[in-house]
Amino acid sequence: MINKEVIDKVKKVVEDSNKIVLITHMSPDGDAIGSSCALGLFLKKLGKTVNIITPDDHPEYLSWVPGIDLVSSYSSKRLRLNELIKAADLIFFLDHNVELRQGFLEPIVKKNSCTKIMIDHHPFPKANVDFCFSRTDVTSTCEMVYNFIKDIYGTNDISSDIATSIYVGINTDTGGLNYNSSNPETYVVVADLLSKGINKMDIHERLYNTFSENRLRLVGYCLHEEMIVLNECSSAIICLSKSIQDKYNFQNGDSEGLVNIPHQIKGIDISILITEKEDRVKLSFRSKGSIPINKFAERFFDGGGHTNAAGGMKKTSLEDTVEIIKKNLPDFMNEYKMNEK
Ligand SMILES: [Mn+2]
Repeated sequence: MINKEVIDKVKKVVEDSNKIVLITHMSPDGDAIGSSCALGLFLKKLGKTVNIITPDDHPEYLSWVPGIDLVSSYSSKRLRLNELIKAADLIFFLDHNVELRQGFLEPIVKKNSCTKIMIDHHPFPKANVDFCFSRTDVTSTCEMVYNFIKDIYGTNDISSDIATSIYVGINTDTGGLNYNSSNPETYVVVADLLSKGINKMDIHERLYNTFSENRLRLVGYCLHEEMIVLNECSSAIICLSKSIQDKYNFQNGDSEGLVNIPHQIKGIDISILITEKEDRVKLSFRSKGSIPINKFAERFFDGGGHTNAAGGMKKTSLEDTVEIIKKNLPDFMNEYKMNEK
């Protein structure tokens, strides 16, 4: 529960603001889009002018989320979006806690000295903000947005649309209420969202069962031909090269969830997806239990994230990236096992 003094201050800041901009992290996912849309719709109900700006495009499978018409991507219409950020009298940072994750938006956001509020659930917040709402023990930024609204305004004005957007992030950040979701509080929130009229089955259908045929064949190909299993360090690596992306007409979001699949193999505790980009590779890391895969991402790939889910980037070839992992993962696992003892 947010304390009374902070509630009053934030309420006043919101009351005094009219042009509000909400910013998400790069490669916005279900939680980034869900949380910004939910809060955006709520602030609109309060009579505010709201714009959600994402550093780059959101994946197609989220294009139905209520409030998505408030979202603009910085990959186009840059001049207009620069103006919006410049004119904002309040900026929210959602689902990220370091400015670096804002990509090209970072310098423009920094220039505006207006009040900034961060709502996020990643560890070690470092962003320069006036109000920092940070918890690492909740499922998602969406759950935090629910609590933020509840603590400050009550839940009466949470419409079924807002509830739907909130549920999107709770669902996607936990793999459908699978991992990171053992706190009873989460289900109290979900129960309330259900009573607000969300259609849980329909949301699931829209999130998970709207892939293209190409995407399914791409996944099949990757598992069959491009998955390296390193039993000695309980790990699997999938390489998604440019040529395979072209072959299967790869679209933004097509690799969503792919990194989780190797975990279905008995004994695989770490899964890594390497996606080849123009001049670099992008990495997604997943781990089970207490293996801090964010540390590995941080140490070797300028990345970071949660204990069980992290990301990184490197300007190396696909082959060299695999070599770096193969070379360093055994030591990392030994180190982890030593620390566990
Ligand atoms: Mn999140």
